Amino acid sequence: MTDSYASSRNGDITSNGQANGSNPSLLPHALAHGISPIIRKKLMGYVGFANLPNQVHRKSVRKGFQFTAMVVGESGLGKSTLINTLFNTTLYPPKEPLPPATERSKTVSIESIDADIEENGVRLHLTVVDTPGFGDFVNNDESWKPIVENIESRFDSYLEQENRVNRSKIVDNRVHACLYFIQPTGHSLKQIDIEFMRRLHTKVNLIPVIAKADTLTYEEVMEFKERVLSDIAYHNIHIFQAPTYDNEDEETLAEAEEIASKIPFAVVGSDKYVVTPDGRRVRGRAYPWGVVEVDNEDHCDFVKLRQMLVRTYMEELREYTNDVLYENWRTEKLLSMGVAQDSTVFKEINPAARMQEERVLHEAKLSKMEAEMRMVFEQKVQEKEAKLKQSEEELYARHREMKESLDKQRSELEEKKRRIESGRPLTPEKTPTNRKNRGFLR
Ligand SMILES: Nc1nc2c(ncn2[C@@H]2O[C@H](COP(=O)(O)OP(=O)(O)OP(=O)(O)O)[C@@H](O)[C@H]2O)c(=O)[nH]1
Ligand SMILES: [Mg+2]
Repeated sequence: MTDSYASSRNGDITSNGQANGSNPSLLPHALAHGISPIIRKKLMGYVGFANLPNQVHRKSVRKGFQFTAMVVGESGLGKSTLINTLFNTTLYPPKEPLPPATERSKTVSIESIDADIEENGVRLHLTVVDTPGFGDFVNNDESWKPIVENIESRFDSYLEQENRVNRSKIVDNRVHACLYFIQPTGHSLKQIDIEFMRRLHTKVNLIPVIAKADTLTYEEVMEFKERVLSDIAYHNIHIFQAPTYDNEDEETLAEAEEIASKIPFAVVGSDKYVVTPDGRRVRGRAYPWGVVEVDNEDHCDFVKLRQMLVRTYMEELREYTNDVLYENWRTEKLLSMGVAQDSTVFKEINPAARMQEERVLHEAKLSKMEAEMRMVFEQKVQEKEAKLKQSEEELYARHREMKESLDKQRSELEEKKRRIESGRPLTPEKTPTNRKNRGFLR
């Protein structure tokens, strides 16, 4: 990729005849030679983001990688042997090579082996978790439990670190890949394998391997692989599938395809060196009829498995663990602890719904204002009515008063009239009043 990029840049420079591609006087010259106009160079000028992989590379080199793999499977299938085979590799020699176990006993507890591997200045802290094989007991129903608990406790430790105030030194001990060892029966998956894989596939990247592949012939391995894959598909078990990207070069695509075609990897493990009939000293297993070489791709898929783990898909395995497996576990865990997410915070805003919401609010405000105004109005009307009623009463009272006084006057006048008619004289001081009253009456 770097080469093609460099050559395209050089091409631009030489086609212009000069290094300065933005000189417009060179445009006809470029057109005459049937090459793209120089203006294109101006638009497609070197921005520098092509340097990004280098930046990422530098950062990763500084920080180093942490990668944890786990081996799970029935007892005696060669899990511990394969770990030693992995660590004793000549491609990635560990700084302090682990002493190969001379006599291997049965694994009794979950234990992890660490190694710091450095290649071209890139540090890799590789951890392989060895688990005791199951299948030894009469009842193997719950033998998956300690393994699932181990995976979850690693998630727990990561979550706890994430919740710390200072998160700059998070150690990622989560299991990034789980090699599941299948007994080379040549038949199909056992019930216990299905049970195990179903417990594990939502928590870890499952990579099935056929153990002790040297006990099967080539045809048997091929048939067994097919049967295992169809069993896995039938039981809806999710095994790790490497993603492919559109813009990858042919070489990478071919490598990805080849790795994918080997799943489940048929592996042979050995940390012992043997001499082949043609005199080579190789890691392998010697039989009376020949030698099985661990690092020979014609003999088994060990090289492809190691390539997948450490070379091609380490980052994808780490990413999927973090983005999907851990994330799902974390969500479930927090929900079960009663931590609820306020979904309204993340609600997508729909403009129409938003307007509708605002209209409803506005209408509510208007009707509230209207109600308030009506209340004030009614209050004022009541006050006015009360006042009117009061003045009406006052008027009525005055009217009654006047009527009474008039009645009184009339009776007095009638009294006087009667007296005059009867011949009795009027009292002098009352005459003016009478005259006045008479005038008022008229
Ligand atoms: N034929 C053959 N034998 C193997 C292979 N790998 C390991 N063995 C042998 O199988 C036996 C058991 O190997 P271990 O690595 O101890 O098996 P394990 O899976 O770790 O067993 P537990 O610790 O009990 O779970 C040993 O004698 C190994 O030499 C292999 O690829 N092919
Ligand atoms: Mg073991």
